This record gives sequence, structure tokens and C-alpha cells, in this order.
Amino acid sequence: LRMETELRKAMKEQQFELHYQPQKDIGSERVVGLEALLRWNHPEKGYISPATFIPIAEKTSLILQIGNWVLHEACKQNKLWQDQGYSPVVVGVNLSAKQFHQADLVEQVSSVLQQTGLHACYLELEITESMAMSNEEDIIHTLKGLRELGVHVSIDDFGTGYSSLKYLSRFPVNKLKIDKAFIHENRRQNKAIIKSIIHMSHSLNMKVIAEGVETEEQLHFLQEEECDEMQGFYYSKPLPPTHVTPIFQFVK
Ligand code: G
Ligand code: G
Ligand code: MN
Ligand code: NA
Repeated sequence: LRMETELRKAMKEQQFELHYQPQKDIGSERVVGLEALLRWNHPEKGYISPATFIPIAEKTSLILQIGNWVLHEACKQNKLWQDQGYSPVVVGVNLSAKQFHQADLVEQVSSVLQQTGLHACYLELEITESMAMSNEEDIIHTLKGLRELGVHVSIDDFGTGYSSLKYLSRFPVNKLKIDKAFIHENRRQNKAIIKSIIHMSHSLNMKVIAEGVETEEQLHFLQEEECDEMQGFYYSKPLPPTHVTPIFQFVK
């Protein structure tokens, strides 16, 4: 309860920030996306990880307020960069289960795009496997609504849940994000899993990105297996907006 009160205060006093982690196209080596990652800059305790406070916010409706702020802020920032002449990239926003299951999610997303002026094709919403695999018909309805808007959807932490091929082939999603656990542990089984996720994505007409890439060796393996994109400390950690801009190229 204490944390909940603090979170409400944090919202009111604007203690939240977004950091952005670049996502690189492995073939062209260009930055094609930025994942927005929430940070709580606490006046006394310093930065607090979302892994600590998101689960608490998720128990209340507070997550909806926070989530809406994240969505709005990420779209606004991405539009600002485009207006400043940086080459356009897709901004990735993590959705919590509660947020995703709102009946009017599609309308909310549409309204944020309208308010910020960001074109739908520059927004990617990340949902987890467990969110996608439950309550099937409603989920497909929401995903279709998002697709009609032109928003992209990716499945985060892929490989840790229980998605079956049957479900996956019915879900209108654009991309699978291979969970970093498979990239980190250098085991033969993991390499086999990574390969099959890449093949599966491509045969379902989805793109695939590897998360948590930390070494050149990992990148070379992904290159050989024709993984589309990479994200991880090897290229860049999540950065505050002012630090991420030097990574873009100006097009104007
Ligand atoms: O960036 P970091 O490793 O600290 O993130 C920890 C966890 O918090 C990750 O699972 C990430 O997906 C989640 N997370 C980060 N930002 C957001 C956000 O804006 N909304 C939600 N729901 N989860 C987030
Ligand atoms: O669950 P999700 O994939 O949204 O969370 C992304 C989290 O992974 C962020 O907290 C981010 O800080 C973290 N992360 C990003 N790149 C790396 C990496 O190369 N290694 C490790 N260990 N964590 C990473
Ligand atoms: Mn994510
Ligand atoms: Na992930």
C-alpha cells in the first residue's frame, strides 16, 4: 500500500521517464526501432526498475494511468524526433495485461496517435505470450483492430510461454522477440530453439528480433541464421532521449 501511494505521487509529480533502447536491422546495420523502457526517477532512492514497481501497479488501476502516460510520451517523443529531421524509426511500447485487455484499447491507441500526430506505422505494441494466448476470440478482435489502425504488434519474451503453432498462425502479429534467456546461455539446445523460432517467424510472415545480444559471437550466430533485427548491450543499453539521438542519422 505504501508503494501504491508513492506511485500515485510519482505520477502527479512527474517522476517517470522513458529510456530508449535501439534496435538494429542486422542486414543494413541501421537503427530501425527504439524500445521505450519505463524508469522511475525517485527523488531519494534514485532510479527504480519497472521490474519492482510494475507488478504492484498491475494490482490496481494505476497501471492503466501509467501505461497511458508511457504510450502518450513514447508517441510524442517519436513524432518530435521525426519533426526534427531524424530518420523515422518505430517506437516499441510494452503493454501490461490489464492495459491490453481493456475493451476500448484500440480507441485509446487511436486517440493517442491522433493527439500526438504520430503515424500508426511508427508504433509497435509489445505483448507477452501469456497475454496473447488467453481468451482467444477477444484477443484476435483486439489484434485485428490494431492492425486496421496500422499499428504493429510484437510478442515479447517469446519462447518462455506456451504458444502453440496453431494459435500463433491465427494471430495477426508482426514480430516475435526472442527472449534474452536463449541468447545468453550458450547451450546447444538454445541454438536449436533460436533457429527454429527464426524459421517459424519467417514461415508465418513475421519478423524476428533477438533480445539481450551482448557479444559479437552471439551477433554472428544470429547473422548466419538470418535473424532480422537485434537489441542488446552489445550495441547499446537503454538511453535517455538526449543520449539516444546521436545514434540516428539526419535525413534532412
Ligand atoms: O528495462 P528493464 O530491464 O528494467 O525492464 C524490466 C521489465 O519491465 C521488463 O520486463 C520490461 O518489459 C518491463 N517494462 C519496462 N517498461 C515498461 C512499460 O512501460 N510498461 C510495462 N508494462 N512494462 C515495462
Ligand atoms: O521484458 P522486456 O524484453 O521488455 O525487457 C527488456 C529488458 O531487458 C530491459 O529491462 C532491458 O534493460 C534489458 N536488456 C536489454 N538488453 C539487454 C542485454 O543485452 N542484456 C541484459 N542482461 N539485459 C538487457
Ligand atoms: Mn519488451
Ligand atoms: Na523481452
